[in-house]
Amino acid sequence: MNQPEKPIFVTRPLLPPLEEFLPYLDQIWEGKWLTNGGPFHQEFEKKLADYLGVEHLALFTNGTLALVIALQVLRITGEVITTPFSFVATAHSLIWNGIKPVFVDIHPETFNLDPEKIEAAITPHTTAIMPVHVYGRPCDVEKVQKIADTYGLKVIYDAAHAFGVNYKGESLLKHGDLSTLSFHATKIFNTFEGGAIVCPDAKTKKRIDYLKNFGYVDEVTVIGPGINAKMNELQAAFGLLQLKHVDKAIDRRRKIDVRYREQLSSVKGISCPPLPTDTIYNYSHFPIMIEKEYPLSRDELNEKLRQHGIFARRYFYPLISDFPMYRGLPSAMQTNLPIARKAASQVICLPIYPALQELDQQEIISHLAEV
Ligand code: T4K
Repeated sequence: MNQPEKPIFVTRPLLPPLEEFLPYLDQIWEGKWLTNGGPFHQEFEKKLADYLGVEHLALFTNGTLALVIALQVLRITGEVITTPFSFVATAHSLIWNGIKPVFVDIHPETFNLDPEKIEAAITPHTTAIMPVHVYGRPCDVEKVQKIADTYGLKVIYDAAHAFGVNYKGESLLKHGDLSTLSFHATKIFNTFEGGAIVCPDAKTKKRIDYLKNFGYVDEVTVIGPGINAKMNELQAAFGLLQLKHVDKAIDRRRKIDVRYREQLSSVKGISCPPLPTDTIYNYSHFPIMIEKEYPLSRDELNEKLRQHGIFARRYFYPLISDFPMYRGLPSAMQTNLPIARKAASQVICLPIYPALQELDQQEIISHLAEV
């Protein structure tokens, strides 16, 4: 009899067959071009922009440096409005730029920044809004943009989870002034580590490219204190190969999402946030909310799953605003973020990745349903 594969992690990286990668390695060895905007970098940048349906993008060595440079290129200073319900890199990128994060609560259905609460947090020092399309679910981009236009603010989307998401017929990444992506091993699409900034024009891309390469324009010209955030040739070559596999991988995720929804809908005390509307989604995560009626608390359930070798994750608990470097901020006060706090106390993300076998998924579902 087939036994479930243990442990079962919340995610596993998309990895094409190794033999498909070997010809890329041959080429790298042959050309001896390892980094600094080599041929695979150039090809991947073009093909990725085409795939995503965006005009311009700049590749990065990871998603965190993409965020740091996105803030630099728009010369963001002062205060930036952001969400506490995200991975800590979102707010850390502000600190690395000497910017004060101002946390605003999330919407209970989207888990993204609640646009109705943004205006009250704007001060004379506010220069930008940095929302996150959490779990790849689109923010209310229209309302966010309206506020930004009214107050003259920039918008940088942390779109680390939103690879390939389309909203109302076009790439979600086209919204705001800039969007950043992560290609970390745990993401829908990975280059081991990696990331990108999506930008609307060639001029901005040029400045981003300078800043990710120490500020160098040419051999003798440095236009600013840039950093080293370049994607190398191994990452870029792997990205090219991944592009051939990612559609199939997203479809496998979709099937897993369907099965969870079908089978968990009848379990009392578990709610599955509905799929986003007007969206071609990427099935990046499968969050469920553990309500009061469920016989176990969220943490008890997490522990029970672990005892069975199932490593679900409480993304995003604790809230960013609860970490020591943020909790002293006035906007981090418990009373300011009740919806985010509730979500962080109820959420658990179930395993979802292309190679997750139906048998393993059935085991996860049965542990959730049997209590
Ligand atoms: N903004 C947002 C909204 C983000 O979510 C992230 C990253 C960023 C910005 C920053 O982007 P990067 O600089 O990372 O490109 C993971 C990832 O490390 C992080 O990239 C990600 N968000 C975050 C949500 O999740 P952990 O601490 O949960 O990762 P870890 O190592 O516990 O991995 C989770 C599971 O994945 C493991 O239990 C097993 C599996 N796994 C992981 C790795 C690394 C593998 O099977 N293979 C692997 O190589 O943070």
